[in-house]
Amino acid sequence: MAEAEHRDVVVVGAGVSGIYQIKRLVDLGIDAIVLEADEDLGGTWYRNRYPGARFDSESYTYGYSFSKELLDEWHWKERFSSQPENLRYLNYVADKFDLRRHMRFDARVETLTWNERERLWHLGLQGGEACTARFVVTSVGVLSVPALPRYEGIDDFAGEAFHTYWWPKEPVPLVGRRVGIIGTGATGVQVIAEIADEVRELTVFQRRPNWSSPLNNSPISEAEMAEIRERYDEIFANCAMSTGGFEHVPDRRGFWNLTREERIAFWDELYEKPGFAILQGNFPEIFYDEAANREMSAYIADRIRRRVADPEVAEKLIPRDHGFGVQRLPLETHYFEAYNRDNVHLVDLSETPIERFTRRGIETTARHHDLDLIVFATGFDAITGAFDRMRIRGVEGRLLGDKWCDGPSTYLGVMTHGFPNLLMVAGPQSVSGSTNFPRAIEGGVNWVTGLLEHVFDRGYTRLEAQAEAEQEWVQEVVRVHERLLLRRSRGWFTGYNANVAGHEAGKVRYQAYFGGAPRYMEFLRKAAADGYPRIDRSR
Ligand code: NA7
Repeated sequence: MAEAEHRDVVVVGAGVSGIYQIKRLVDLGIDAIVLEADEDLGGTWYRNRYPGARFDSESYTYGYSFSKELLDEWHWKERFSSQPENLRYLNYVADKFDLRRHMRFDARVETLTWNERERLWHLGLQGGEACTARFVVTSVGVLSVPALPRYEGIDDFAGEAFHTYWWPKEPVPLVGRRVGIIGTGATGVQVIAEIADEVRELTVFQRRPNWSSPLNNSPISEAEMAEIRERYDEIFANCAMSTGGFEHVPDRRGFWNLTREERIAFWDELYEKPGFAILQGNFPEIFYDEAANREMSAYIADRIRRRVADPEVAEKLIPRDHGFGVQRLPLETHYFEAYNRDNVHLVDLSETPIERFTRRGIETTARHHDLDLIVFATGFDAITGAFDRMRIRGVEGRLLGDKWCDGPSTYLGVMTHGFPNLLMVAGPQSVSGSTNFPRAIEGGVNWVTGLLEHVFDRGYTRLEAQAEAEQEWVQEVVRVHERLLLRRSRGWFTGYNANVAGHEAGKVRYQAYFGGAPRYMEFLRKAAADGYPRIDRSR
């Protein structure tokens, strides 16, 4: 990209959001380009190539809804589709709509600097290139900055080691190898279950267990896919009405109106159902009523005990510090059964912490573990990490990372005061982190596109969210958050990753909006319908 190159809109990131965002802009004839740091498109589904990586959302609720033709053409092969298929899908979409020619790869945006006099963003790319843009739309994903632990001697390990996000493209030999994995979030749970019967030894280093329940995946036949296609309008309408953007409908009979036996019979049904039914289709009380949540957690704990042969191991796999559903729930396929295998070993780091890494493996306070491969499933600098990494300087050179050092503050999750002409799709304090991602991002992209249309039609050159509007939105985010039991959890939903500086336990960063997608979309709809009164505009 030449130094002088200028675009009306630069979109940062060619993942699920960026692909749809560029489609909308190109359709409107807006001069726009996507800059993508990786060598190809796909974002999350380009990067996370680890064994077992797949949707926890029903595939047909995850796909884009904007094109009837696309919906008619694409056959999802599994109810919860795997990473290779998901990446094929995103490529199919980009090729079908000829979007690649609006994308530039290997183009990592390192700096974004606002020039008030010109009313332009100056973008600095890795390698020294630069360009300018009137508007920048970030579609950088919520989990795109992996976080590695800081252990003594971590660089001394002589074997292979990588974060799941960086799982190599080339096949990684597993047969006959001694593999160690750190982390038991949604990623760790998927990897462990997938590779347990392939590797020679699998040692799981678990700091805190997570609640987890069955995914109940199955293939989708031609006939079923035809039925799904017939139902697409209904499917997307259902998702739009649900807080999480899924088809599952909460049970509103009232937790305490039923007998314990009735509740258990209901949970027995939910446990066999696919996907997040056990979360989204459950009694809403489990999310805010401690006693209800305790009972639900006890039910799932019993399920774990029934699946794990060694009672001592089972107890270690049951979370004690948080209730079911208050952190991101990993969904699993034979995860707990993996611990019944002789070659799988659970190391409870709460009893025997890691002391250091060595040339040959990992040493805990109890013993040394010889390993050939170490997998870090240690999570991400979630939601705000990608913004911090870009070094975004707004009005008077203020760094966004400084403004957000104690947590983000935004107007509707799409703008932030002091950073004019910067629009965020799936940004902090939107619903994207807390819902079926594409359902929320389609709404976000449509809103951002509508705003840009409004701006270009009227010749505005500067947009800025009002400071009071931002404060009001933050209050709404906090108010909803504080009503839920998740307020006391320690996970990426609440902005916690022990490996990221500034993320101390107990310090909540209000990263996502938990008021549900319908309520959030209503805020967006109203702001647009009223003519964007909380966004200052000038020519
Ligand atoms: P998560 O859900 O953030 O999980 C990270 C896991 O790694 C979690 O079990 C952590 O334990 C563990 N961890 C992190 N750092 C360490 C250290 N230093 N030592 C031991 N264990 C550690 O990330 P995932 O990738 O699993 O999932 C992210 C999202 O991807 C998921 O929610 C889906 O939306 C897709 P801790 O709980 O902090 O004790």
